[in-house]
Amino acid sequence: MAGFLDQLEPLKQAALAELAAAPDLAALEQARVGYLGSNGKFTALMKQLGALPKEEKPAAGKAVNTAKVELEAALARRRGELELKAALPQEPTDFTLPGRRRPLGKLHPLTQVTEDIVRSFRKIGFAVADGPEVEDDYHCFDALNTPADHPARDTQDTFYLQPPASSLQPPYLLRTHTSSVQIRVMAKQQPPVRIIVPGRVYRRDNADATHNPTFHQVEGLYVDRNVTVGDLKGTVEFVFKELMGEETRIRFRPHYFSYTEPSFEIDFSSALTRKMGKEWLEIAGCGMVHPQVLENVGYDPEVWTGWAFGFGIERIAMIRYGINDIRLFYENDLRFLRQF
Ligand code: 2NL
Repeated sequence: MAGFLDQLEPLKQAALAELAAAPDLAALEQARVGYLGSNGKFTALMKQLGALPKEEKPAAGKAVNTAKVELEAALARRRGELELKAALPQEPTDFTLPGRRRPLGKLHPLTQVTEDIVRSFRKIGFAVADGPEVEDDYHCFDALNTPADHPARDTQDTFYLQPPASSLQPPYLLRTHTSSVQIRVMAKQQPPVRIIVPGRVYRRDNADATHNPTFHQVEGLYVDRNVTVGDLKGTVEFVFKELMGEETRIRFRPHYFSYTEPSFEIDFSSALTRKMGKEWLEIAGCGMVHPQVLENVGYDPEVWTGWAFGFGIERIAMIRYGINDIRLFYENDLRFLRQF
């Protein structure tokens, strides 16, 4: 017993000294294995317990366990210190260095232009509506008085979805304009209606500098009693002055759309058009909502009148920023996007 305890104290002191002196985690692990591992010196001492006379075992066992607890505590403490040291920077920190800046993202130029358009219309009481991009041909064409033989409905011009083989449902298609949303809004509520519908639309065009099979559009609709072409022109003029500058002028030229009567194309003139070498540029289409369209959504055309317009957001953005190729909007090249 005396021999056993005589060995215990120096071994413990040696172990404590070695643990405390370990310069790094690898050395600490080596020290642990050397004493507490299955072939360690401390473990070897514990194995001798069994050989002691029975009456000496309790006291010796207690002394060994106390020492073991002490060693394990010293091991854990040193491990904590060394882990902290390992996690600390190797070089002293220079607090005078400039910080690492988190690059700030920006909104896509088409989103910025859309938000500007929406902000202008909201100032004069328009609400924003939205709806499905996958439509049926009723909301996209029939309700808008666009006959079955109209070229816009040709499979050459519109993306139709393949219907299930035995489907009795009407064909689904990707909307060619956001007018379909305006039809849905009118079908659901009585006038007055004063909405704009920005959104993505789809046409079977081959991509070139001025066309893309998906692009973005804003359509607007105002239905109430005694709404006139004068209201339409004043509204369009207000918004385009806000978008393109105070000296912007607009003019209406007669046109034809199946969903409006009369119909007009809208030209505008500003410093921007003159920079492009033209006095007038075509920018939008509009007109008084066709009485048949009002009837289709359940409005009495003898009571209600309205106007509507539509224009392409890409075209506005291209004129505003002097962009000569529409495809730049979709390539997500940061050298392009960072300029806006
Ligand atoms: C264009 C022409 C236009 C409309 C869109 C419209 C919507 C309803 C009823 C009647 Cl619900 N009309 N929308 C009207 C005239 C022109 O857009 O050239 N867009 C690029």
